[in-house]
Amino acid sequence: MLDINKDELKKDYEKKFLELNGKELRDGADLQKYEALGMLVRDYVIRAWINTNKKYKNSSEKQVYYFSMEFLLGRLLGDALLNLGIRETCKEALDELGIDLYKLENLEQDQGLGNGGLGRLAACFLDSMASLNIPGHGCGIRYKYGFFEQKIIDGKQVEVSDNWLRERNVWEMKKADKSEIVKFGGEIKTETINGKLMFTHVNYEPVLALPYDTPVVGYKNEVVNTLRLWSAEPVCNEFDFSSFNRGDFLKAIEYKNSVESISLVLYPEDSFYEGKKLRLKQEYFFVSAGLQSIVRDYKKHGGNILELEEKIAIHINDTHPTLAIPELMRILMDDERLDWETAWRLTENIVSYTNHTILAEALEKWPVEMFKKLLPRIYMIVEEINERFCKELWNKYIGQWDKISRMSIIGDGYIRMANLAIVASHSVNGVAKLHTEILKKKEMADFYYLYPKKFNNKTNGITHRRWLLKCNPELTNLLTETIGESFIKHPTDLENFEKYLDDTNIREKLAQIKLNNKNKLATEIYNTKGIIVDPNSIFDVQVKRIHAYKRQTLNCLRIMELYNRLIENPNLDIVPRTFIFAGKAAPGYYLAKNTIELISSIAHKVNNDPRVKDKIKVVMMDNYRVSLAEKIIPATDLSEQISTTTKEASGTSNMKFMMNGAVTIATLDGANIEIKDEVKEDNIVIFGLDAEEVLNYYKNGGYSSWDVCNNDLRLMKLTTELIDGTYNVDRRRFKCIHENLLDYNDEFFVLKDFDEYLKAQDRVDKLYRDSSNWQRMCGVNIAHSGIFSSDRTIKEYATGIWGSEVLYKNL
Ligand code: 26Q
Repeated sequence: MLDINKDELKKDYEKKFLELNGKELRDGADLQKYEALGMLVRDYVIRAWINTNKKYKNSSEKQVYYFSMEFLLGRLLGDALLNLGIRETCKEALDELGIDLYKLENLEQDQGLGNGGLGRLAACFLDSMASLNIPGHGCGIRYKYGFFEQKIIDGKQVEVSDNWLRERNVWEMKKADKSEIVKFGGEIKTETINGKLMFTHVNYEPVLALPYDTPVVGYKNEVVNTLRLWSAEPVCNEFDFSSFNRGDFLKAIEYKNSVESISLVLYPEDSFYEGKKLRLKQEYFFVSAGLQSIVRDYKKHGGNILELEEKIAIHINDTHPTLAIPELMRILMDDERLDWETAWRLTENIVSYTNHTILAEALEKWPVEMFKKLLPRIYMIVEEINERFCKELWNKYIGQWDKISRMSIIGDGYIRMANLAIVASHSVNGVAKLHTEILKKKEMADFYYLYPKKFNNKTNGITHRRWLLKCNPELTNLLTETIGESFIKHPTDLENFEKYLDDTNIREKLAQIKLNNKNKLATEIYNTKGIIVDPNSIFDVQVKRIHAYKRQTLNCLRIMELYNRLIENPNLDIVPRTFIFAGKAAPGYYLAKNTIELISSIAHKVNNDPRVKDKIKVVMMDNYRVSLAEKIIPATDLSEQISTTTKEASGTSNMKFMMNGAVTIATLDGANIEIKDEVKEDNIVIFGLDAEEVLNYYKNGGYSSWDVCNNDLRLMKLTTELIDGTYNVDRRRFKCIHENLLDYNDEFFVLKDFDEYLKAQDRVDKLYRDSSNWQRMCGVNIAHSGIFSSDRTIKEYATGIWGSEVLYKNL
């Protein structure tokens, strides 16, 4: 915790501003004020950062490295202030200078180096590791362009590149002296020296990996961990850029472009895999740079390579960093001269893997030919791993060729990354109970029977520091006033709040806080979309990536149905609702983009119809991102978690909503199941097919969406409205959605769950009318959200997977 008072802070700030801008604070522009504050906070952080690194160097504690293609950090200023314990002091200091801290915080660009759940989870984990005194560091890519910015123009998504580094990034520190070289292409020369096979990589294309470090500040504990992101740069000496020889010059430019493309942009697909060579390059690039620097650092401080497994743990966030496995083998064998068996033992004990999806189309596999050419030495190692593995299988499963070929790491001309990750790591985990069960019993059953001990569950979590303390200060105050501050270090202490829920006074306060947050969001909606919404209506929210399995269309259909009912019966007695959507579609995902258009069309029709003006409004907000989520979530009454059961591995926004006192309407999918187990049936609204029913339909068939539709007049009308011009003069506009629901037999059971969903929504309407009980439900959700803090998740990883020392026990 930083020991600084308001006056000191004021003085430091004015000085910093002057230093940076050569003028007085009062003459500065807002962005300059933000930047100066950011730089000052970074100064405050640096002392603890250096000390933390010193401590790690001199200690024998295991260092954890979390490898991820994505880190979706969002903004950092507010969080850094909070974790340093000076956000209040800073607010007061700035108030006295006539500056609004929150306004400055709002000027920060989101650090959007991730697509969604997986990237945000990595960010929450970094925060928890630092706050729990765990030496845990992030390793990823410093994309020049993050996840694209989304504009909704004429109801359609338009992608704009996210040039987040245009303004100065005050948080990162370039570490040129820690650069590494990553090698692509070329050939491998094999020779025997002293009876040992040696491999030399020749004619390769070298890429300079330049690291940028960002501090990860722990909560009031003096710990500052590091997120290291790698940028790809040309190796300058290799080519002479000033050469007058035209051929060489062009070659040099080509080389420069090819290298810089590696860390140019984040791939915006989050559930669909396409075998792009550049993506493979990205994956190897950061994994190789990261591992080389880890091993280099380890040896520099006198570490014995044979003890590496006791000193470091490498965690891979989905299969994207799986090349860490053959790369570590390469370093241990080719650079460190260990034999295969030793390198293998170390690698297996060091690496652990999390699976985040069971969608078959998201499984990574790389064409052998492409892989071999780009990464010749790595390919040799993968081949050898596969040969040894298959031999084991032949001995074990005599004659069971189908099974062996399914499990093989290389097959049908592809390298299957999940198979490699499972075979070569000591731990494989799913991210919620149901998800892990499905991995074990279905998706990865062959491997589960071979290695039952490797498989385990780690239900996801979210950092309550950002997702409660920072984004909902009023609720945080109410909680500390009633149950004290212990929940901040021990989030499950939130349970103490439950007994206060009998107090009507407390329930009214909850309602008032929610209303205040809704008022703020209403203003934001008016400012950005020009739509007036009623803060006294139910804020009914579905914000997440747009994807068929998440079923935004189910939500659309029921709004269309409600609209029809209201037109037929203007006196229909419903609690007014505001339907809020936000989310990005992958640029190449036609159906998802079409869904955005449908939402926009419904919004256009409904919002301009005076007959329903006081009853319903529909809003599609632009550019969903971490900072927008921080505004929407505290203002939500009803959280929509309506994925097709079995498809959402966990979900994490479901946890954020409950922590902020929203009631959830959900299918029994992912972590929704665990949320229900916590709050009990009365405090959540559940509907829809269960996992068994869904799996049974997928396996045995028997579902006909036409039948369901033909037996339901409402659905007949609604599906017709999709193609009869009701929602667009161009009748073909929503043909694709219509086709998916009917001609392609509704893969995600939208029509099947429709009736139950509507009934569930009616229950919500009834529940909300009993305001006092509704507030109790919200309170129960808050009280039981502590278990979904990522602190709990990280402790489970630390003890169950990484074997890192558990110093946090002393907290
Ligand atoms: C893979 C190859 C090529 C290009 C892109 C990708 C790719 C990128 C991102 C594949 C998947 C992702 C992201 C997946 C993801 O976010 N999954 C979500 O992870 C959350 C955290 O565990 C879960 O809560 C969600 O249920 C899950 O959908």
